Amino acid sequence: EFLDFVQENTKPLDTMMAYYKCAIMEVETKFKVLNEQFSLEYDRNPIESIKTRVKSLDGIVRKVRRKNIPLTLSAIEQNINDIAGIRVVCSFPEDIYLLADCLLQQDDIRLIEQKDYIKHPKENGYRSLHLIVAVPIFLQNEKREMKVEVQLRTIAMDFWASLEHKVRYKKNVPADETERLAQELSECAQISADLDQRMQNIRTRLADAELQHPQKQKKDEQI
Ligand code: 0O2
Repeated sequence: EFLDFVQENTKPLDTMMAYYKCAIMEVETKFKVLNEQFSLEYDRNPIESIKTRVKSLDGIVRKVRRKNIPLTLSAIEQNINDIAGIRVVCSFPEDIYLLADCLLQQDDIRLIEQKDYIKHPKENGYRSLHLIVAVPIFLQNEKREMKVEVQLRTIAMDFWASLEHKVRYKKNVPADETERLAQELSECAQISADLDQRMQNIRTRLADAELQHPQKQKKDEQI
């Protein structure tokens, strides 16, 4: 059924995917600009890395089935929020909220939904800040608003999530082992949250110390 749909809608599907790619470029540029500005102003880069992807047709099919979405282009666009995905990885948790605020302040960005899995981690220990935003793309004769899912994470959160993803999709692992792995992952999630907090504290204390002794810092740097 989906195959028929794809064959009958090759051109519009290609166009839709291309528009999502453009929306990703817009949002990625916004984060790169913010990173550049922080680098100039405060001599630090809040962003460690950025990964982007347009959801595969396979991934879209799975979601259409799982959520019982009608097989039309407009229903797909309306109901699937993560066709365009961008993942922004930071070193420190505070930078996640700083970047999210900076993005949401921009007057061409509209927040559709926010899920804070950092303040409220998922049952398995998953942490990240998810934003669904609408961003305009400018075409030859029209302006279109496209939805993009932004996932903001620390390096530690990203490390954990990629391992958990592997465990989740690994076939042929006995049920009792899967359970033990889930338990182990849950403990690691706690350890990684503690690590994030402690690294954040170190950075804050360092910044405070620099503020209190700015001259000494300058002198050391000259040497
Ligand atoms: P993939 O392969 O990354 O694309 P929704 O889309 O809002 O209807 P949901 O599940 O409510 O569905 O969205 P949610 O919770 O905001 O999370 C969607 C995405 O977040 C997932 O995409 C993952 O990328 C990531 N994610 C959420 N929970 C977990 C988790 O427990 N572990 C890991 N490793 N990643 C998670 P997809 O489409 O599931 O997968």
